[in-house]
Amino acid sequence: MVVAHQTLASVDPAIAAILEREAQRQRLGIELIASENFVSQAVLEAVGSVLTNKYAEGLPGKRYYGGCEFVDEAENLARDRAKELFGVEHVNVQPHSGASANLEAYLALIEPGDKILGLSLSEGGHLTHGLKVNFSGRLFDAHFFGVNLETGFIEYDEVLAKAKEVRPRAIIAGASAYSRAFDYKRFREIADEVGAYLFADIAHPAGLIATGQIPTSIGHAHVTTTTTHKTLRGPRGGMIMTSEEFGKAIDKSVFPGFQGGPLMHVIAGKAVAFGEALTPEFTDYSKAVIANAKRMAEVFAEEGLPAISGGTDTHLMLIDVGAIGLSGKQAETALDAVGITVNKNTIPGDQRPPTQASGIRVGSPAITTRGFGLADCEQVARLVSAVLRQPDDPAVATTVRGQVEELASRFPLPGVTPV
Ligand code: DSN
Repeated sequence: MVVAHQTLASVDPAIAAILEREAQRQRLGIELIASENFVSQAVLEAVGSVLTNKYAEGLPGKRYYGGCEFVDEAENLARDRAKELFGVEHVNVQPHSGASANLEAYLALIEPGDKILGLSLSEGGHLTHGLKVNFSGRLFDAHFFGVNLETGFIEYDEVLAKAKEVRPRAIIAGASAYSRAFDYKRFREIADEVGAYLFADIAHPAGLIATGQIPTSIGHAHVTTTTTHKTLRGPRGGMIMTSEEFGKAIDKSVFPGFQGGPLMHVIAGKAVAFGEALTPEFTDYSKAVIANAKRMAEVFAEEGLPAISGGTDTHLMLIDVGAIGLSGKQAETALDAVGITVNKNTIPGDQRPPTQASGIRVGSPAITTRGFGLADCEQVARLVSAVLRQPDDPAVATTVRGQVEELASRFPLPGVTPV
């Protein structure tokens, strides 16, 4: 049977209907998951393109398959644009995800059994920074630093003390739930003092770093990894950046070390997103992401929902819902019911298990892409607060659900036809 020219709706109505329901969920909801964003129509087109059909193991000009002349051009554009965007010497755009990028980066420079030192997951770190059940905790001897439980900030003197105690082979500077900018220069000084490599995982703030809104890891970390789909607003995927010195080792670690054929359709989408990120509009977007996050944090504080560390320098904040007697899980569920999407998250020193947690993580990248301004973000924070104050009241839920849909309907979703 030839299905080449049939639409998804005619070939697979079940999946087509799921896609439509998800588009509707995104269209009518308010997306506050800090790691999510909405890609442009152009990125969607590249990712949904014929490049998915192509095998291209190797690097541009050095492939193990014929017919790579056009995918080579796409990958070269992605690499060149990423280098310009981040001001870095060497880039590998093939990692399938942030987790793959971290695995590939670590094993390019260090060996299984080596000691690593990262921010503890329960205080804002990431699975791939040494969690016991993750490859990073299984392959390496993982040690952790935390944040100051009073202030919520990383204390660099504490990191240095821990590094001197552990003597790690690598230090990982990165987080998935830390609202403050990292001092990568200080991290490098600490790494140098103990003879460690410094890996920076900038998956969360990559777009803010690329546009100069917060300090960069480039020039400080030996290797920087990122995802491409968070504040960078590209397709779901990963990337590794480094100096010429480590370029070959990184490339070999990606392929043939860990991956086979790169996802050329996604790499084309990365090229498109990097092109977008090089425009002045994207710098304006990044500034608005931070301004919107700061405004939400202020409103939450007024509403008795304090942000850990007292605010944010970035696109996200961690709100202590335990302060009003809720678990993060209760908060996430109550907000889901009104079309506001967040994720529960442990807070520093959390007494609840991660499945319950005492916080929610709130981010501004996705709503800022839709065009939400300061007043809209204030309204969002008020709606969240109203729900969290009365999470079991169906009348509040009904009213807020209506307000969420009304607000969301005013802002188009890139790449999705309005209803
Ligand atoms: N899952 C991502 C996040 O939400 O931060 C990190 O990998």
